[in-house]
Amino acid sequence: MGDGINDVLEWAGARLDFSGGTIVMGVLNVTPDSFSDGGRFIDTEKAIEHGLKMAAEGAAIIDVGPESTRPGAEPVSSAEQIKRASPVIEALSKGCGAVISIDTHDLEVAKAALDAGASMFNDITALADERMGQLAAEKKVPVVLMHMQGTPQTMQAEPNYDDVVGEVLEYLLERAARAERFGIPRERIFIDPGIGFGKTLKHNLLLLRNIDKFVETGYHILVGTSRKSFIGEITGKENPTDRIFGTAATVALCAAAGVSVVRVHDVSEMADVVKVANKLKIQS
Ligand code: HH2
Repeated sequence: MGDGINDVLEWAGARLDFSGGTIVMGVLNVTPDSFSDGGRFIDTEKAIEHGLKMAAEGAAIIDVGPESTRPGAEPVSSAEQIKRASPVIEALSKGCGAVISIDTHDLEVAKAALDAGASMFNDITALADERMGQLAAEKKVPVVLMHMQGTPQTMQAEPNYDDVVGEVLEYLLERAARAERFGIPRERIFIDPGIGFGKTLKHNLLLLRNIDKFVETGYHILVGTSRKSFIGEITGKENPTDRIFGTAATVALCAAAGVSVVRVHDVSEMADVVKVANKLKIQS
């Protein structure tokens, strides 16, 4: 174990191995309204089954999301989010072999998820609530800090940057430094440009073309492009489930650039993409 980004990260009984290159985070939305899989896994048994399947297919992390963040999505109460997520986390954390992450910016949901067995936070507001940061430091869990312009309700209205790469990078470095001040060590901080969160097609492309600049920061980088609408804009595929090959192009290029984690819905397919890209990149 070490503290470089190509090492094994171990904490509180959990472990992620980056020595072979990029790893896969599987998306498990326990929501009725997510943009590409809304309603499919709102039933607890179906969600658990899907989580187990993704772990067997090669997901090193399962990201449980109890609230949609699609453009225009309405906030959901903490109690409802806990009701959706906790039984699924409890079942999956008992033996699927993957690290369970909770996709939330809500302190109560994060606490309940830890109690149920989650061991990673994915916060699309990058610890806007600093108590989330203090909790992560105290419980020694890794955190994903994502960039978003605006809120899910407003973010796609009029995304605007002078220099999207510079501004997103500056924001993430500032949030990462703040997380370190809370007591979260550098190797447990993942930064994420937030593809599709207050960004036009042009902004998403600039961020992905310059993803090496994020990798150069020395923080772990997480990227979530899976099935997103910019892929539909390029390919003409309106149905998110038809965007698998488009997603694969982004995943391969992210792996080649040294991104630590790709967040995807189609784990079986993207695990193969990552395996091959990692082999092409790392000499052994
Ligand atoms: N994208 C989504 C949700 N959470 N978290 C991180 N760190 N990075 C992302 O790019 C990201 C994320 C949106 O995708 P999805 O979960 O499929 O949809 P929805 O928000 O509608 O549930």
